Amino acid sequence: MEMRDRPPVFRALAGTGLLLLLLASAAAAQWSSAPVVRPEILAEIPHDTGAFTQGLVWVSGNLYESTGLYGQSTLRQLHPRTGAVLRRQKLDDRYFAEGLAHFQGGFLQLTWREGVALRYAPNDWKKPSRFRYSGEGWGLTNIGASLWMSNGSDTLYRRDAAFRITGRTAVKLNGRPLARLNELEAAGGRIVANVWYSDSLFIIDPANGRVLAVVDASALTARCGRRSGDEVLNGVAYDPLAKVFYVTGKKWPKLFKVRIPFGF
Ligand SMILES: [Ca+2]
Repeated sequence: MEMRDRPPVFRALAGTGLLLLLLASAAAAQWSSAPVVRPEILAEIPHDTGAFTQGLVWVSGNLYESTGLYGQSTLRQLHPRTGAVLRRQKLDDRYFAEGLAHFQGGFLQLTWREGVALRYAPNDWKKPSRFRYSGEGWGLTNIGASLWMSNGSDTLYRRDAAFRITGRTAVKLNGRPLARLNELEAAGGRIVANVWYSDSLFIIDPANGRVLAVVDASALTARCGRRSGDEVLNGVAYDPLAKVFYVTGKKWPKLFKVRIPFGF
């Protein structure tokens, strides 16, 4: 029997049912658990166990790293296959370096509690210019002309080239706030974040803060042996041409080249 042959009341009920079904499926889509994926390890690269990794970036075939701690903070260029430190610039002892982004031709490096960001010229790392921001600095990355920054909370802040806040996104994993967002890396319009003291990475839609997938990277931690205290996973870089990631941790002996099974 065609719908038009049914009594009007029946048609109305059928319409209501369809509406409920649509609402239920929309709710399920919103609250369904983010899938868990595991990275495929493509290569293990030696990593300086003196590097307290706070940021990792891939630029045109080279890896760049920001390392923290007072008196030990640096900006480094690493050989992409041997992990050798090709270039190293120590920061002033009063700075604890944090997130790193390659933005508009140069590097931007955050500091933890100093409220100061450093801007490096492409070929001269010796005298970076400085500018101030408020609050703590943790992770930094960019999607096109927008910078995205974390500060240890569940909120990512979007900033323009002048570092003005132009937006903010509260990140949620399965409907619950995901706090302690740390190192960030943009990939395919998404933001891959690690969370302080977690062995997982989280793929975030910056438009709504939803975690689209959880990357269980515990196999990487396991391959670095038992790590103590602060020696947690940190440092994520993305090579958009090869669609591979580089992941390491604070004072880890290894840096991993991995493929993450997600549609970047
Ligand atoms: Ca990064």
